[in-house]
Amino acid sequence: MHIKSVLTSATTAAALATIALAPVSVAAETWDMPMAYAESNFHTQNGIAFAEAVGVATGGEIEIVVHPSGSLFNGADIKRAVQTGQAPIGERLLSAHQNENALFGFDSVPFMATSFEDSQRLWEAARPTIEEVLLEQNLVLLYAVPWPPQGLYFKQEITAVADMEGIRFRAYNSATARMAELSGMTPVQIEAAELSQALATGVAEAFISSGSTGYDRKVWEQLTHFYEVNAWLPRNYVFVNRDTWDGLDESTQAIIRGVAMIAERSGTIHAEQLTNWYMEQLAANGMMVQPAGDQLRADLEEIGATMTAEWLESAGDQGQAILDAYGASE
Ligand code: PCA
Repeated sequence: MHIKSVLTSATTAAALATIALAPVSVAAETWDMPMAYAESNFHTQNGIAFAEAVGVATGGEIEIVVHPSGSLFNGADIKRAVQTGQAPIGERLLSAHQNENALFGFDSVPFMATSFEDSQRLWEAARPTIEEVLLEQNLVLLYAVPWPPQGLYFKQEITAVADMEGIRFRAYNSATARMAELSGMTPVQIEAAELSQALATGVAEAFISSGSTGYDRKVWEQLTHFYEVNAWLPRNYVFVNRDTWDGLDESTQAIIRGVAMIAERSGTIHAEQLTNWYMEQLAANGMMVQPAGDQLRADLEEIGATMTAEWLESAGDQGQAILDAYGASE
């Protein structure tokens, strides 16, 4: 699977085909771009393709250098680094910020959007609000790409939420921590970059995520069961420091926006295309991959209803407006 070359050539070719070359510039800028996930991950490869395409399309005016795996800034610090101008651009899981503003968790409400199609409609409904909130925080949103649907990883058979009592559950945002609590588990917040180690040392014994992260972290070395739940499709987003952005001329901004649009589309298509492939890889490496059973499903839906009500309460009128716009787009 040559995810990198496919993404790079598609994005670069599209950038070249659709965007006029910028005039040769006098002052080239180099932008360091911290990202939280492994270099081989499809979001990271998409970010690298985006970076290369920006270099080509701006005639070398903006050179973006990607730093994967939390190597420049730890995932938890990337947003602040870009807000404060320590890095001009970065990528992060949007819902990781839902503890600061519930609106950022619009894409992690259980069973609200469980397919790529619904995830796209939900994103279109939420995007203007998210852009506004980020702008107030000195950030300009460029693009956002979903992870494949979220399912549950365990090291034993689970037929109902009652089977989860006391398990140490790795969380990646407040929704996943809340889901653990409501299921009688103990949440522990861990970045994907630290996940393999946490499982190997027993700090965590189970988690919810996509097939992508299970594959990247080779979790079959410790875990045995994957239950397809399709609970939600959380997004990574790429954002620029607003002052850096305002310092660009309009044509450069338009070129970067064009490349970002292509990156959002291309990343989303790859997420969808890779979904089944990841399932196959988990199974090929010995995991039992199966849909959640009826009882488990019913229990999770009950938890989902509680979490939806809680989210609406904390996200207020703006949250309700996102849901209304999403409902109206059906
Ligand atoms: N992978 C990321 C977030 C969602 C996903 O599928 C993670 O587990 O950290």
